[in-house]
Amino acid sequence: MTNRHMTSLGTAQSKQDRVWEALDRFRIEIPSWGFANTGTRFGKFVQNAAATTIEEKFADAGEVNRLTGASPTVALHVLWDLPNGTADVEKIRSLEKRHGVKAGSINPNLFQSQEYKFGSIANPNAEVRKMALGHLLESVEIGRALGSRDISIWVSDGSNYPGTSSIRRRIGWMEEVLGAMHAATSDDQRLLIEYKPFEPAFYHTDIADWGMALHLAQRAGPRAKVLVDTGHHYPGTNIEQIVAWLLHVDELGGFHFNDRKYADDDLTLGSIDPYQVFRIFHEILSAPASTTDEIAYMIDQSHNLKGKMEAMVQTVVTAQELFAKAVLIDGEALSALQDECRLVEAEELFRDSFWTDVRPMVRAWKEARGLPADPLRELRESGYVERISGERAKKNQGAVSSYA
Ligand code: RM4
Ligand code: MN
Ligand code: MN
Repeated sequence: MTNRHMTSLGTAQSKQDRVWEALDRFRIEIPSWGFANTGTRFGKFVQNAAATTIEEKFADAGEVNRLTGASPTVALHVLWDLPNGTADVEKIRSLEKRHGVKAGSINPNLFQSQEYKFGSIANPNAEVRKMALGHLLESVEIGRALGSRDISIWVSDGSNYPGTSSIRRRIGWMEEVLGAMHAATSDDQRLLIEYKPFEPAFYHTDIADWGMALHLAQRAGPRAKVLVDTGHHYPGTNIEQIVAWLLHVDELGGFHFNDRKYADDDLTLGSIDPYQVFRIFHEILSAPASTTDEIAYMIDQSHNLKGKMEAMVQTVVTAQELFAKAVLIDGEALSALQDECRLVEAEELFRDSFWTDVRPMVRAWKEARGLPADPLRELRESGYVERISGERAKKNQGAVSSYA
């Protein structure tokens, strides 16, 4: 990623150049589970077009990439997408070829087995921790076999009542497992550690915030970094400040992008607070390229009511637009104003980029690159959603379930 301090904002032409150059390099990974039926803890409303097999998920991901040109990789959840572990790698390889999208981050599942009732890598029982480590090591193998760089770990461990488990001893257990996992990674692999303060535990969560994730990453080794899921913060948290700190210590591995109003709502990116995404991109664009080159932009969303294909296209397009807006900030001029404490001018310069309508420039870029100028409209007109709805309806309607 180039440092935008090198360029200056001037004519309309230079704005366009900056936006085009930014869009040429901007990529965002889509999650396989974003196409699947999901619900709330009260129940699930199935969608006729939802994907229930890995073949269908790859087909949908390929279609989103065809429409946007910005999402060439798809994140995989091991248990849901590779239930037979490394034995499923061949199948994934042939799907990559068929649909023109590659396997992206590998997401181990440490939250669904009955054994994990009292925790996975922080479970007081050494046998359960061993089982969790075994799954993590298999995930490392899968990543290596698929040539995918990142393994993203989200640990749902925690406790529901004070005094029921030792918070401190559990830290040591996590350090041990993550250290062993890190030792198994190759030089070109990375281990991304995600944090989340709430859900499913109600009293304490073992990796609750970025400080805990940072410590575990640093303790695990140089190939471990922190993963910021934008929905995993308390309301009001200044996420861009966390991003700035992680960049400063060169420990920002990537993002799970989504939006939220209340909790971990997994809504489409920028649907509630697009200014926040802009502010996050600004922090990244104003940091030295050496700390931002490897950042993995990933989506972690689940669309309960909106069409999944439509929501995914909306997300990728929104990410492109907000990235383009952030690229417009003249970093040199902003720094000068900040240094002189010219507050209103600095703020206005910042806001001016946010309020710039970049859509005509983004549209022109798409046309120049042979991509659909209006991907949502193209999706509608292609008949793709009608076709998959017809093909998948019967299976999906049979999948109605309740969590009660
Ligand atoms: C968690 C977290 C993880 C995701 C699971 C399904 O809240 O965001 O990244 O894999 O949900
Ligand atoms: Mn996530
Ligand atoms: Mn989440």
